[in-house]
Amino acid sequence: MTRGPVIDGRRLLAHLDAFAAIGATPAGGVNRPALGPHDRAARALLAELGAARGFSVFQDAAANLFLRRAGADNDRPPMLIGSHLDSQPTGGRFDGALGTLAALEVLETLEDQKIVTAGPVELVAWTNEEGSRFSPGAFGSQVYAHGAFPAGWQDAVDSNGARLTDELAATLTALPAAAERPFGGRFTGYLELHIEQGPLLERDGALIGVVEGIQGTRWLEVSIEGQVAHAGTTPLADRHDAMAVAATIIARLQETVMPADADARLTVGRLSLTPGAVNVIPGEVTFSIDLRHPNGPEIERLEAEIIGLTAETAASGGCHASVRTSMDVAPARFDRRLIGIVEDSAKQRAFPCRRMFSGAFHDALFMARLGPAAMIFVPCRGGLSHNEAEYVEPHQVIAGAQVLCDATLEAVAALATA
Ligand code: HGY
Ligand code: MN
Ligand code: MN
Repeated sequence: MTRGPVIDGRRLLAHLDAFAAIGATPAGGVNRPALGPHDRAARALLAELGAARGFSVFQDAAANLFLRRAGADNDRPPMLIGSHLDSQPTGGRFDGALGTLAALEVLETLEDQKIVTAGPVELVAWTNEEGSRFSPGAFGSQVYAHGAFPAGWQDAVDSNGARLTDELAATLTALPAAAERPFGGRFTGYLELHIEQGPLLERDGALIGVVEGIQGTRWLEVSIEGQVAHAGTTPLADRHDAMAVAATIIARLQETVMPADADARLTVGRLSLTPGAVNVIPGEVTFSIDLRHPNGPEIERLEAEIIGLTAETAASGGCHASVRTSMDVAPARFDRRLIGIVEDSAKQRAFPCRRMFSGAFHDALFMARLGPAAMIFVPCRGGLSHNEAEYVEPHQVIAGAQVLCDATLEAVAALATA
């Protein structure tokens, strides 16, 4: 495998700074919720940068954004590279943006050096990967993989009552220069560069993560219904305290699930109660559960355990409970050939690398269901992500983008003939 062209690290770092300014937070992170004004501004800047280099700009009805650089034979399915531009409310400046802007850097490097690839190479910026404003996450790549909006997905409403359909329409019209394109479509391969969002690479002193697959994720919405009553006059035996029931369930889950299994991940990230007055017993509590495991059947078992515990605890507290699944993503394994290409690319550059699984879900998970997909990780300081302090050293940014460039060129040549 020959070593490909050297990317322009300075240009990439400058692009990362420019995008970090869109939705920048005072603490140094970004707050760029999907399909909001800042997301639209980031998409517009990406489209402008792509058009300025002569790449054609497309978007599908889920607002997935594509920049296309033609190849020798443009009837071949494109090689797709990219990630996402939306962020968590207290997100970091690298989650998603790194992979998207590294993909832009690859296209620009090919253009600078007039490299003619066998087939087209396209950057893709997926819509709503984070899922924090509208559920589910990885929205754009799931719709791409599904070929249509799954039933009910367009009815999503955010916590301020904004409807997804309205926000999607505003986002699409905000890019009039983007040509429309249908959902889905064959592709030669998909590569995504992303920060690890965990501590393993940094702990191992590795610069590149060769990602073999992604664990499964399930999001549950637990609702507990009790009875609103006076905090001062209602004895224990007469209480139907939704908050007491929720707290018991959450405490039991924290004491049992992760301590019993090092591979399990359980997080209660969102909780709301009504009426929310100091001297009133809460009548209703809803909370989220983010459940993850590399082993699909284990997620099933844990969900059944959660449902049983919820029903039993609610009954003993004189309350009713319901559990709704708002996202269900099975584990995925990446393409062996693409994993090998990523590993060889890192080794050719003498970048210390290690194979690993991803604890976070990514758009690559859904692309892996359609064709050859793989991911490249770089470390982030302290393994911290979904946090405004998220940080990647410049040399790590550049190494990740260089491997993406080398692996993209290798994949276009190797997979197109496969
Ligand atoms: O939650 C996730 O795994 C992704 O970072 N959105
Ligand atoms: Mn991400
Ligand atoms: Mn994320």
